[in-house]
Amino acid sequence: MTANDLDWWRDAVVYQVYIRSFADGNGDGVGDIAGLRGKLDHLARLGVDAIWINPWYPSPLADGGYDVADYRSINPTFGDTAQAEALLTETHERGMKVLLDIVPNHHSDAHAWFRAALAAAPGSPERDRYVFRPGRGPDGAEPPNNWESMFGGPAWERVPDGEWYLHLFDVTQPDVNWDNAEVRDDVETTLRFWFDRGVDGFRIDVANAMIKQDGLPDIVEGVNDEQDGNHPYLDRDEVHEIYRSWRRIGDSYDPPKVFVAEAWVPDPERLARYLRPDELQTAFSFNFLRAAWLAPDLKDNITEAIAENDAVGAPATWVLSNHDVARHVSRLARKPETGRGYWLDDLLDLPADFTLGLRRARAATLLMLALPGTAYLYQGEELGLPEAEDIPADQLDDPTWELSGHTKRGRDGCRVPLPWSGDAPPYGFSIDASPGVGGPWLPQPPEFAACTAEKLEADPESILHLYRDALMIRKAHPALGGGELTWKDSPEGTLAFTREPGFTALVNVSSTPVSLPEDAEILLASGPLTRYGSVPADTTLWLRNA
Ligand code: TEU
Repeated sequence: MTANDLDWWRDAVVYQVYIRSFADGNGDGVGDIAGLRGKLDHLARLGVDAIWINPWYPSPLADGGYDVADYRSINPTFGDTAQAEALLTETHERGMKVLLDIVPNHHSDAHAWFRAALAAAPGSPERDRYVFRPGRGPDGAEPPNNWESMFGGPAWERVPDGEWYLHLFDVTQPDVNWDNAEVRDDVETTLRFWFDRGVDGFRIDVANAMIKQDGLPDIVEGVNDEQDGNHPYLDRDEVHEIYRSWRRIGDSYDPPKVFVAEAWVPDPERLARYLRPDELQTAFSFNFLRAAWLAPDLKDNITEAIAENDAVGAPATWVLSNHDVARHVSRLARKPETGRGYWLDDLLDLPADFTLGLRRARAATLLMLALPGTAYLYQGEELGLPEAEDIPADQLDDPTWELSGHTKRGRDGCRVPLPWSGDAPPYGFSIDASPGVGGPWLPQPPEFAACTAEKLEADPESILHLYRDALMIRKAHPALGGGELTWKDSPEGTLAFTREPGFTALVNVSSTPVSLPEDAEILLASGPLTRYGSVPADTTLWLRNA
């Protein structure tokens, strides 16, 4: 194995498979391993280096599988262990790696340990695996502190004997206690379990939330509510020791296993601490996702992420969409300041132009794929899918809807089953619909008819072909992937940078055309040029330097 093979993660393009919505192989309306196996050639043709599969473990699916009941098995809704092993083999045979998702901050309340904790008495070893506390106020009827669930409402739930347990997410997702040795050992056993079966790495869910401050103090606005090391549960310095230990486990394999942290830590310097040489290899640079579609914002966020990661020798990890945020076509369909919000609920009141959104999405993709580092694609972005914005309320599944008291629709709009073919739902999502099964688990909007893989395949100008062309060039071009970027002067509202040898990216983020640099030879354009040969608004060009 060459050094380059060992470092595959430094410039990999990873495709996120939200398995529940990717492809349904058994016709029950829910995506599964069989469906994914049937579509591996789509991914290989796309040209990605790896896939990341969202949690596929046994789970009541109260939070889309981030409520794990058993970490070392497969949810029967998605398949079984034999199918998982076949998937690993078949993905590897196509030259792609496989990352899974580890959820170390909380379990499902259906986990055997949580059931045991409920059955056991306060103060028992069973309860010590979670964060149980007496309440405050008369009769302990008030929650132990003022922390709130990320989905809305208090982060505490009372059990019949009067104790409360902590859940930073849904009430069905009790936080585990990282001061408990059994908890630490159990996650390490899980990592080894999947590594031993050939899994190449893990995405780490809420990687910045596991350690809670002793005494679980209240959050005081303006005092300890920022991720600066003083927040009682976000980005505490003690979390890094966990990753040092995981890195040792990953490095004990040949080739070493890799990690990507999902840590919404806004300060890029603090985020880069997760990437020190004895910690994790990569962490999503979410500030890029959050940036407004404005040249200075994009440039600043890119520059900062690269600089902070360089300082610890780690690549930046770019991503435009995932299963938690509104699809970027729909974010970019709003005015440029959509950086202000990335959830559908932040966008609903803004007028949208989806043709513009798609044009910008194509430009944003060529920007992202020209940057040094690694990039993550979210399933369906290669089809240009918009967010499904009007799923009927009674079909919403994200716990956000209930916990916000029906004020926030949440994240279902980006989790709708993919359209593969045909002109009507389920658009080829279910290979064969089982008799009596009503269709995809979330309804597909009519706009999906124009976005099926089959239709886009037939149109050489489609976004699907743009992704394929970009990934092919990225793989072949010596300047792309890992390396450095040099910013060049460019007209206001545009970004220009070079990569050596011989590559320039020009991104026109403004709303007016700019002239094409002289002698430029176009390798790839995110959209057509104007009749006069200038670069239209919201267009990215990949150029060969003269
Ligand atoms: O998300 C972590 C998380 O905190 C996100 O809700 C994030 O804060 C938000 O999307 C952007 O600010 C992870 C998973 O990706 C998500 O699907 C789970 O619901 C959550 O953890 C709980 O496991």
